[in-house]
Amino acid sequence: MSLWFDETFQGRVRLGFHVTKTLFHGQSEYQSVDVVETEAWGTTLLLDGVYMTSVGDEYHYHEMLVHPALTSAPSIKRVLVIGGGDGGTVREVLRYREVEQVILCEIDRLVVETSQQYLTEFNVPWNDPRLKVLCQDGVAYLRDYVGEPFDVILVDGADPVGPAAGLFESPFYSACRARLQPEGVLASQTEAPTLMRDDFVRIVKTLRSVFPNAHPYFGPVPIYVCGTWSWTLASNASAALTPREDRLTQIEAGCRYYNRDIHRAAFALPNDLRKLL
Ligand code: SPD
Repeated sequence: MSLWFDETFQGRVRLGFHVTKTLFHGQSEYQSVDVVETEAWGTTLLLDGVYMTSVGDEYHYHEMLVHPALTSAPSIKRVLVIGGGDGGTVREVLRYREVEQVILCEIDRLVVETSQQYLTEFNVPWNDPRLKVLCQDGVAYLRDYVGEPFDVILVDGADPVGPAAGLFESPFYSACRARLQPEGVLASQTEAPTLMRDDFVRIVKTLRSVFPNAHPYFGPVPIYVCGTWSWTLASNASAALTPREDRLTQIEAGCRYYNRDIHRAAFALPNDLRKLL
């Protein structure tokens, strides 16, 4: 088999890759789940026909979601990941020695099981005793959570439509803030600042209505429509932007994209976005 698969965005834009093999197709109660082999990026996961992550490019996204928060949060003992069923985010979190417990709360069990079977090149340490995987709705999980507060919450959802829509709304962000330590930090993917500008601005403003500080930052994700992606770091304390030397020393050399210079540069706001925010 040889074909092109195009992700279409709002009927206005198509992003296509040459697919050499279909490895898996399934349908859960939430979405369609596909794993294909793309010539450009190797094994690639799609949800509802939208490119999510691939063996070849995933480090851009996962390192940028995780390391700005994990290098700068005052404490990183207890980390919650909402979404992220492919495991790339928890793999990066588990690289820190200080991390004692990571809870991965992914709504769709099929995403976790499919990733464990087909995305083996992600090298996720699924058996790390610090990791607990829950397959349940992240919005409900945080709303009803009564345990010890988290030091860091990472939101690794799909786009703000379908099962992930609630992960970009203020009730969810308020629940995150309530379940964080007072000095805790949240990082979320916040869509593309160009073609998805309305969503990007709305999400950052929503975060700013809930947290005293919310700073967007940017980087490339080659398999996402528009290329440039954004994440936002939100906290009660603005010190959360400054990476700590001991943590940088621990992880920097093992990263393929993130480093201290990227950390500093990624928070620079272009003039058009500065005006809008
Ligand atoms: N347009 C796709 C956005 C998807 C963001 N999350 C991807 C999950 C990778 N762990």
